[in-house]
Amino acid sequence: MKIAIVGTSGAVGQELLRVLDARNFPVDELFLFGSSRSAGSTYTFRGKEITVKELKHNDDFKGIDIAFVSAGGGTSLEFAETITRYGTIMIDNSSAFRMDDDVPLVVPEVNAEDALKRPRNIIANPNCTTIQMVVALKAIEDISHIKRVHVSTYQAASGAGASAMAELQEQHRQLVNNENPTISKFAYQLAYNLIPQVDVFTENGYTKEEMKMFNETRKIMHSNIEVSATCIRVPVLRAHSEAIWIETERPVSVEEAREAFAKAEGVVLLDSPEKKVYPMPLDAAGQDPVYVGRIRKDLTNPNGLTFWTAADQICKGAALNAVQIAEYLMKQ
Ligand code: 11C
Repeated sequence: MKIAIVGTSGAVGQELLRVLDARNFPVDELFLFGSSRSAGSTYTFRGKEITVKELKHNDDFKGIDIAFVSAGGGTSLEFAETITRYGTIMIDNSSAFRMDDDVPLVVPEVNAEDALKRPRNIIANPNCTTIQMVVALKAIEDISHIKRVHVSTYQAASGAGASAMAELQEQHRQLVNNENPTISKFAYQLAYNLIPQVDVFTENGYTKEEMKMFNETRKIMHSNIEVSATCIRVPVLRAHSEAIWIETERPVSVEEAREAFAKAEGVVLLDSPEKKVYPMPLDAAGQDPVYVGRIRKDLTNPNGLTFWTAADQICKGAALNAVQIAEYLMKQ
């Protein structure tokens, strides 16, 4: 397989290099692309040094089978035609094409087969908060249709990129040293704080991030499921967590839900509250699965169930999901 990564220097680009190697993805040749700023820098993959080429409107993608693109929506929109022109499959990590009817939006544990219908040769990777939620929801949807979801997210700095992670670490250092914290990636100081805003606000008072959870979940699950989300940025480095309330068509017991989560693809059940065993973002960081715990009945609704998830935002929330899509395509 000839593989390309567009946006190599970013947090997701770096994780793609790690995941491709860790999963023994069959890479015959790897091509790295980036902006004019990162062109010329080098990265080592399986012992071989590779130089980043500047992404340009030329024939560089001819012969490349799959391109993982993670350089922002603007770049994806501008270069999709150039990347896919000669049959390269573009697995796009941005939000640029997610809701387009002719672009599948794929989480392999939920709707892998959608990746086979891709008239534009573009497959979209969902938003990280949506990915971790739908992996968990699928387990329950398989036993009773989920009508609605309320979710509150606890999103790590990594969602805003490597520089945002560095800013959070720097803020902690500055505060310990009685210095004024540098605030650039977020609207406010994130260290020792929570910010109830991820992305910009839309007309209905929800943020874009919250509306992504509504729209992307319906598309991936092929469902009329309704999702009301509140997305919060928290001073955690790289794993997102979510408190999820669901209403199912019929009552689902805690035992039934535990059994469903325990055997669900991509899920690891961590639910022994009496032993203080539950998912936490610190433990999820750097790991592949979506961890699920704190499962209990919703006290306000006999058809309601509530639980808690955590998953690595850069890994399953981005790079790993993209590589799993590519693995599925290869199997086909
Ligand atoms: C965050 N979820 O945590 C965002 C980052 O649509 O791919 C990913 C945005 C996206 O800030």
